[in-house]
Parts: sequence; C-alpha cells; structure tokens
Amino acid sequence: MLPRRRRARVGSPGAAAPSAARFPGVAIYLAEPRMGRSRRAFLTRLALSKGFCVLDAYSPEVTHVVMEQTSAEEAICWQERMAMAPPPGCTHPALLDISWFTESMAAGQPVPVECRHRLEVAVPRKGLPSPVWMLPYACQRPTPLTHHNTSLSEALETLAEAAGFEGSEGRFLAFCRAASVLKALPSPITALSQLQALPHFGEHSCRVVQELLEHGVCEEVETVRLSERYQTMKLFTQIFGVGVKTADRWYREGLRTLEDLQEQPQRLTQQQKAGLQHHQDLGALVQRPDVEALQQVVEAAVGQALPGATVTLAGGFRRASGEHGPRSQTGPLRGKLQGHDVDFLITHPQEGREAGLLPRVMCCLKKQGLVLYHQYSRREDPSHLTQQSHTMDAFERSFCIFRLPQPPGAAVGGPRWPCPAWKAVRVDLVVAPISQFPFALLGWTGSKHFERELRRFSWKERGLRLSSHGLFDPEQKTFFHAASEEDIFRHLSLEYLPPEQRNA
Ligand code: DCP
Ligand code: MG
Repeated sequence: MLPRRRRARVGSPGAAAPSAARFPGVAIYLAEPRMGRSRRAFLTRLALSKGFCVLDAYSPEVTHVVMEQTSAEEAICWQERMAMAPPPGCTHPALLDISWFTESMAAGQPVPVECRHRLEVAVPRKGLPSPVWMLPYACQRPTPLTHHNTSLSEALETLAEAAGFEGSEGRFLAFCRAASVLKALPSPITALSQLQALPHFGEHSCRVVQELLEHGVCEEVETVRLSERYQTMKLFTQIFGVGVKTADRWYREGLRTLEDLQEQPQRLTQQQKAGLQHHQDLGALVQRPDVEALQQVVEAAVGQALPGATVTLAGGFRRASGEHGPRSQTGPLRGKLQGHDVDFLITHPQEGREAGLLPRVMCCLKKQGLVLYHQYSRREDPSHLTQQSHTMDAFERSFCIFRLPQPPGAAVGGPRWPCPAWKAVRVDLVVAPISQFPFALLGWTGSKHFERELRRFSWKERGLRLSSHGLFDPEQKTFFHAASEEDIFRHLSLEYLPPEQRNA
C-alpha cells in the first residue's frame, strides 16, 4: 500500500521555488486546515532553504502532503474533498504527519516514510463510524439551499439572531458558524458524538443540539422565541430602514407594536415611514414571477438610459452562470424561490460609461409610476477600496420600493384585497464599473454568512482584503484584477463554489 513516489515536474507553475529543488522525487504540499497561514509560510521558507520542492497549490504533482494536528480520518476526508485523480499509474500522495517534515528538515534530506509518519487508517473506510469532518470556513465547503439538519440549524440561528439583538457579536457569530456547519453536512445528525470533529461546536451549541436530539425541543430556544424582547426586536428590525440599534432604542422607550410607531411619525425617517406604510406587502415574500416582471422593467429602463448597459440578478434569486439569457426560469439558482427583496447589478462593458447612470434609470422608472420610494446613495470617499469592508460598499445605488402591477387574481390578502392591482416590493439597484463587476457580483450574491466567511478567510488565511470592490494586498499595495468570480476563488486558492452552493 506504499504510495509510489512520483517524479515532481520541476518548474511546474504551482511550485514555490521549483528551480531550487534538490530532491526531484519529492514535492511537498503543506495542507493548511490546522496549520495557519503564517506557520505554513514559515515551514515553506524552511523547506525551500534546504532545497526541497514545496508546491503552493495541491495538484497531481504532489508526492507528500504534510498536515499538522490532524487525525487520520480528517486527513482522508480532506483528500477525498480535494478529489484529485493522480495521473495514470500513480497512486495518491502520502498523507503525512508533521513529524516526517521536521525529521526531514533536521536530516537535511527527505527521511524514508515510516508507518508512524502516515495519516492513513488501516480499516476500510466503509467500516468507520461517522464523526464527520469539515473545513472551518463556510467558503471552503459547498452549502446547498436545502439540507439535512433544518430544525437544528434553525434553533441555532434563533439564538444567533437573539444574540445579535443584544449586540453580542461574538455569540452571534459563534451560533451562525455552528448553524452553517450543520447546513453543509451530507446527512442528518442523529447522535451527539457526530459533532466531535466538527469546527465551531462549542459547549453551548452542543448543549442545544443534545436537547433537541433528546427531547425534540430546546428550552432556551423556546423561551427566546416566546419572549417579548425577541418578538418585538424581530418585528421592528423587519421594517425597511430599521436596524438593531434603532429597534433597541424604541424597545427601551417602551414601544412594542407597529401602531406605537405610527403614533409617533416624528421619530421616523422617510425610509422608515415608507417601510411602515408598505409593511404588509414587504413582509410577504417576493415570488419568482415578481422577479421576472421586475427584471423586464429594470432592463427596459436601463437600456433606455444607456444602451449597452446590462442588468444582472444577484442576491438569493441569482441565476446559475450561463443563464443570463432573457429571463430563463430553469436551472439551479442560488436557490431561493422566495426572498425579502430583489437585488440587481448594473454595469456597462466600457469602463466609466456607467457613471451617473442611476438617476436617469430612476427617472425613467418614476415616469412609469413604478416607484413608491427610493433613496439614492453614493459615497465619494475612496478609502473603502483598501479597507476591510464589513459595512456597506460604496457603489452608486438606489434602495427602492417598487409598485409592481399584479396580474388579476394574483394575490390574496393585503391592503387592497380582494383586488390587488399592485404590490409593494423592495428592490436594490447597484451600479458597478465593469472592472469591479466580478467582485460586486460575488459580494452581492450572498448568503450573508458566506460573504462574511469569505472576507474573513481572505484576510486571516491569505492576508488580502476582499470587498465588493476588489481584492487588495496591503503589503504589496496592489489590487488583483479579476475577469470572473472563478478568478477570485482561484486567486484565494479556494475551490470554486457556484451560487447554489453558497447558502451558508
Ligand atoms: N449586501 C451587501 N451590502 C448591502 C446589502 C447586501 O454587500 N448593503 C450583500 C449581502 C448579501 C447580498 O448582498 O450577500 C444580498 O443581500 P440580501 O440582504 O438581499 O440577501 P439575500 O438576497 O441573500 O436574501 P433575501 O433578500 O431573501 O433576504
Ligand atoms: Mg436579496
């Protein structure tokens, strides 16, 4: 069962310093999951200085994969996930513990691989019990829209939301991350032991899952869901233009209902007034046919304002790549058939032509009576380009409420029932220059947790600042040029995930 050493092709594009390799039968790949970026960089420099070939990316050239603090099961799962077939006649590379690496560095040459170095399980894979292993960042693993652990992930997301209402960022993220891990699992969790090897499962999240597995309900989650605080905060933050801080202030001042807010219009911004006025429509989810109708009117207005400009559906309703044709309704989407709003990205193939486009588009839409409310915004300050962008990006944009005509008999309920001639729908229009478009598309496709994790991964693991505007290297002070989302994943050495696998 000894993996045959293969000839490392010296000078292959992924090699960190191929010309220096003194041991042509050995091409090392340092696998990062538990190693961390700086440790990996240090070990790479060390090996290169001793004349070893270290490959920067995992490829069929690799002969020795080295991992640190990683169990055999984890190592095998990792290798399966990389799903890279070795060239004909060759076996998979050896999966080795760091001990092989350190001994080789000390010896100044590759030491023979012994059993104790190997991260390989002797038993056949099928016989293994299944504590599942998973990569730690949500952007490193596919997450489909529908999954096997809905009630567990929803419980944890309720606790995340409640923590967010209390301003507890740390607890919010911890519960979000645990919930997101559950969404990516290939099968349902049925026993607590299955959580053992999973990242982000702290004591609290484990306790919630345990209670749900044993009793079908978790007391803490139920208490939160029924609490006046949670219900009121949820009600208020669902209003267009109301964030956690405002909702919290209103709550502390004793406000509890929408009627309470309507009685105090002087407290409300124009945006909140519009949100409250159309609350019932906006609270109902947007459906796929609404999205199709909206795309038609937005495309027409954009085409009129600037011929050649394009409109791309982003957010939860985004279509799969290759499906940009006129309103095709088939194929995988990021997945959502319903959503709270519709997000459109507008660009023009010629850089700069898109500037100032949005006011003309809005004017055209308003003339047709399609706009109930809109707020145009544009930040002039260019600092967003080089800083971590947790907050909003700085594109020219309009947050709108559209007045969308409804076909007769389309909907029931609502303020104009039984004859709803139209309904109010939240729409975001965002204009990006073509050079930033792949970043804008990636940033506006979501999910929110996926985006957060992607930015965190870029910074923590690659030292790069990712935003909807670009990917910035603060050391080199350079921007990375990308022609597509695939380019961005590649530059981050991440496996490409299509939109329908970004539902983290
Ligand atoms: N986004 C952003 N900046 C904003 C608003 C959104 O970068 N000011 C990103 C976050 C999401 C994506 O755009 O990844 C879409 O945001 P939505 O809030 O519209 O979320 P979804 O479309 O995923 O879901 P839904 O609209 O159904 O809530
Ligand atoms: Mg959306």
